[in-house]
Amino acid sequence: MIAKTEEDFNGLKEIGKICGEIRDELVHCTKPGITTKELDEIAGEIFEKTGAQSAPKGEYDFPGYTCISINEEVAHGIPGERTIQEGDLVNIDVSGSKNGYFADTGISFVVGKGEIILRKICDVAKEAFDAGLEQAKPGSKKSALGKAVQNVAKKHGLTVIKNLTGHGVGRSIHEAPDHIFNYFSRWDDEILKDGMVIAFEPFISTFEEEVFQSEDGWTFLTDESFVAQYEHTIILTKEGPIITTL
Ligand code: M1C
Ligand code: CO
Ligand code: CO
Repeated sequence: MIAKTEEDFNGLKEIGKICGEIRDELVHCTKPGITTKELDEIAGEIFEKTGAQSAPKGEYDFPGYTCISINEEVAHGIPGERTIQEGDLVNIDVSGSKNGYFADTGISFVVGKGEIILRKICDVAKEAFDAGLEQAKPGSKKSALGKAVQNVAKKHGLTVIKNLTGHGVGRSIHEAPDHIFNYFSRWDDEILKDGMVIAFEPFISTFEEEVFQSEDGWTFLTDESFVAQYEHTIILTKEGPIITTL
C-alpha cells in the first residue's frame, strides 16, 4: 500500500508494534526443551490480548499463529512437537493484522552459544538488511535493495536465496510490489514511492541459492546449507524510513 493519511500511519504502527512485541517475546522464550507449538501458543495469547489476528492463519489458513523454522527449515515452518535444542538455528516470523492494517517481521538466531558459522549468517542477514535500508528511499530503484543484500553476502563469502523475496505489505500480508529480490535484477526497474510499505527480508545462506518446498506444502527447506533471515516492515518516506516492527 501507499500510506497517505494519519490513520494509515497510526494503523501500520499499531500492528507493527504488536508483531515486534510477539517476535521479541518468542525469542526470549526460546530455550532448550520448549516445543515450537508451545512458543506459538504464547504468540496466540498475545494476538488475542491485543485484539490482533495472525496473518498466516487469517489469510492462508496456515496451521499456526506464527512460522517457526529450525535448522534445515528456512521459512514457513509449522509449529509442532519439535523441541528446541542448544545450538539450533531458529527463525521466528510473525505477521498479523489489526483494523485492516498488516505488519510482518522475522529474525533468525542461534540458541545458546552454537556454531560460529550459524552466528555469522544471522549477523550478516542483519547487516544486509541495514545495507538495503540505506537504499530504501522514495525515488530510488527497488533493485538497489537486492544489490545491497547481494554485495554484503559476497563480502562475507556467503550467498543469497534467490527464490525467496520481500514484498509489499499494509492492507494485506502480501501485495504490490510483489517481489523485493535478495540480488540485483537488471530487469527490475520499479521506482520506490513516497509512503510505500514494504516487508524487506534478506535471506543469507552458507552456500546454496535456492530453497525447496517440503511435502507438508508449507515449509521451505535447504539441502545442506544453513540460511538466516531478518525482516521488518518499513514505510518509505522522504524524511527517511519508518520501521513499524522495531
Ligand atoms: C518465504 C519468503 C518467506 N511472513 C512470511 C513472509 C514470507 N517468508 O512474508 O515473510 C509469510 C507467512 C505466510 C505463511
Ligand atoms: Co515474514
Ligand atoms: Co514477509
